[in-house]
Amino acid sequence: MTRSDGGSFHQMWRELLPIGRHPASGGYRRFAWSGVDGDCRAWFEEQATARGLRYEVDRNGNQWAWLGDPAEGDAVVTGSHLDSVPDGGAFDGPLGVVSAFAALDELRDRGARFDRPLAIVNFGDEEGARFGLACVGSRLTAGQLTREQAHRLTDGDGVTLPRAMEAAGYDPDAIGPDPERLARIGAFVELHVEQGRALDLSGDRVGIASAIWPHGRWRFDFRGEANHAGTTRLADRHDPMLSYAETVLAARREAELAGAVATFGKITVEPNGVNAIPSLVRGWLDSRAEDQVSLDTVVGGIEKAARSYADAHGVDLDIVRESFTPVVEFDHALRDELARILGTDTDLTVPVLGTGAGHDAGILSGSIPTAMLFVRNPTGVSHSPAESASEDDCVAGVLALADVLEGLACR
Ligand code: HGY
Ligand code: MN
Ligand code: MN
Repeated sequence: MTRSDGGSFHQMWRELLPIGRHPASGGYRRFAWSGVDGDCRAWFEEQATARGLRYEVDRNGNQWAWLGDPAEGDAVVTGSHLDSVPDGGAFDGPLGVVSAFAALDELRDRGARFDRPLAIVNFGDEEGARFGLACVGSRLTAGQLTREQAHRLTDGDGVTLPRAMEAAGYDPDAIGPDPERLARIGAFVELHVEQGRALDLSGDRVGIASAIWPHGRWRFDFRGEANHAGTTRLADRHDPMLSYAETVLAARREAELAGAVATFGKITVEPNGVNAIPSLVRGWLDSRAEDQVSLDTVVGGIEKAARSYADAHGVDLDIVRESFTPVVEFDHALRDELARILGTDTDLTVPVLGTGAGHDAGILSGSIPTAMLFVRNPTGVSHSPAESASEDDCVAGVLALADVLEGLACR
């Protein structure tokens, strides 16, 4: 590959593109431990073995492809995830995995000599689309999620995570922290499509991450009384949909006041009949802010409002925090090293950007030095089929990643 062609990137991208794409929506449905996820994982294994890399699956189901001996330690690792949100875009996750293999191909073409072990990783269940908790693979590895907690995770059909893993051919009893594996890694660099338009606006193809906003997910259960939609007087109703709807509006207000974001993007209703007042409305809040104080203010404000709306309608309310990720400040030395490599070895300018999106690199940053590269997304849209990156920018991302890996791992 030269600085102008796509090398192996385009072929890999074409192979992966049809897997899990829904014909009607055009979005991806690659959910953890599903058959489609299995197809993505088979693709990863093929890429690893075709390159003569040592393929392994760790105790938490994350896939690794090693060049060199991991036992030597101080390894440089790159990669991302292959799963998606419901009707997600093609780039969130896969761009980092495909670029990792393409960057390795590029380095081999350059005749690079590695003096640190190198690995490419696909972290399992990053999006949490099926079991509700994001970054399960990396959280387990980093000891931020226990086996017992993971075993209790259940999907919308009542299938538990251990049963789903088992059905996919993995051993759910083996899951748990993996400090020995992390101790062998000196740096993790995740390339990711940008989930915003900062690079588009600045006119840059590639950027470096500075920080990830603190973020979490909260489940709100509004329980009222099911009754006939035609015969129940308005005054006699205990309708949880009303308190839920008012809470959604309160979330928007609170987020605006704090300069944060708050989203109710998923809801289930029981009994879910068009002519029945609901007995239960369960909504999931995703909220994120630049700092912890703002996030606490937003979520506290929403909870308070929700309780008063529930009281006003004679509805019971339970609020459960299902996950939380504190602010991540990426390793400064590694970040500066990336900026130095990209600033001196290429003609790229490299803006340093914060993000409201969570990543496995953020989870691992508590255990090992991590960094991220972002590739321009002209729509700025993510978690939607409209997510995009141009072929030229993807190639620029591969070359930037290759430069970074060469700078970190080669003599
Ligand atoms: O939701 C997130 O921020 C991530 O993409 N999992
Ligand atoms: Mn995502
Ligand atoms: Mn992602």
